[in-house]
Amino acid sequence: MRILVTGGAGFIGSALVRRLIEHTDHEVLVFDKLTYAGVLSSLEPVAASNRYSFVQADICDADAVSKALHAFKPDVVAHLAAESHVDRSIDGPGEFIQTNMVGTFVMLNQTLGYWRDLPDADKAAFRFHHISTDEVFGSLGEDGFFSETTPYDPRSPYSASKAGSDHLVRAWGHTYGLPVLVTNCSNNYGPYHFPEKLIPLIIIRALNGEPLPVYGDGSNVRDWLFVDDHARALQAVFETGAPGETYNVGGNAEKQNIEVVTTICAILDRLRPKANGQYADQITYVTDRPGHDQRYAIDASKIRADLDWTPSVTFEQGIEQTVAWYLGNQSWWQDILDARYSTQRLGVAANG
Ligand code: NAD
Ligand code: TDX
Repeated sequence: MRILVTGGAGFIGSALVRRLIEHTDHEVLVFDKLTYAGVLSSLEPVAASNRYSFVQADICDADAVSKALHAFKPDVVAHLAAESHVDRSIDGPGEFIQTNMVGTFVMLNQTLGYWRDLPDADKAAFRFHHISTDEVFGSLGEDGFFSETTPYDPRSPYSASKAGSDHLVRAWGHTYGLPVLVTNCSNNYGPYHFPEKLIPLIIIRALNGEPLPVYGDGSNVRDWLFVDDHARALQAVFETGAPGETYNVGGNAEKQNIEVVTTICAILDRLRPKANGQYADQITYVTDRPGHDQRYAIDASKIRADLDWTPSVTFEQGIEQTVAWYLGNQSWWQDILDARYSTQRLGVAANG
């Protein structure tokens, strides 16, 4: 297969591309603007492959999208490019509307033009796979899970922009017959995760001897999935999923934020003991995120039953591997800290 991956220099996109080059015979074109979140060194392990190529361009640029589609001739478009950080969407929602909604519209419209000109057999086999989030479903109380039929109830500028993009994708499938797939996934973690997100931020600040910021009372719950398991799920969906379908993807690993932070501290105490005291001594409760969703949890029974996908690692295994990766790959994250983002607090604008 020939797979065009938008956002392939990001956290999940690069995990997908590394998987496709290292474990399949597929050919991959990464289409990425290289925003602050695009990190080319995350693709270094596959950069020398003759089945890998890269174009730096914006998904909002219709001509660039059309050119890439007609030159590369993909069988699959895996659309991951997005603004992805909830805190940044609170500070500056405009970029989220532009990239996540307008950009997805441009991708759909240009893909439709390309798809309509394909021979019938290629047209039938083609897939536009939109990668989305469980945050479109809103916030859960203590009980219940998000399923594929849960009504949408997004609450942050980020999740609203992703919900809008999901609706556009389904509309292009329903109205124009474009063979679309949508996946809604829970929180990912693992190697190459940008340091603005909870898990890498805590690991890096812990190592730097800085306060570990826990929003609110730390009781918010996320359902964590190791990023390589998400990449495996995406491959299963675009290779074997039924067009028009939505699949929820989750780790079945719910944790309160404070549990995640104390787990990381305990692993670091073992792997990189401090001279004095323990890493948990650095934990600091800080002002909550405005509109902070309380709990996300995914019911992944459909993808398990239909596509035989389940997570391959537990949270305990995945978080151990992740902490070890950050300890062994300081140059990857130090370059980001030096040039782009140095783990300062984001997303409190609404609170002043
Ligand atoms: P990320 O922020 O790490 O990477 C985003 C990538 O998209 C970057 O390489 C960036 O350069 C690129 N990009 C941004 N704007 C672009 C534009 N206008 N044109 C071309 N490229 C552009 O994001 P991520 O965490 O890897 O998330 C990837 C996708 O998965 C997103 O659509 C996100 O909504 C979704 N998702 C993420 C998670 C998660 O936990 N991280 C969970 C579920 C779904
Ligand atoms: O410093 C922090 N302290 C803290 O307590 C940060 C950065 C976060 N948090 C909390 C907020 C959340 O409850 O930790 C939780 C996780 O926060 P993030 O890493 O910002 O992720 P989240 O907001 O849950 O969204 C992530 O998962 C769903 C991704 O960023 C999204 O792209 C994805 O759609």
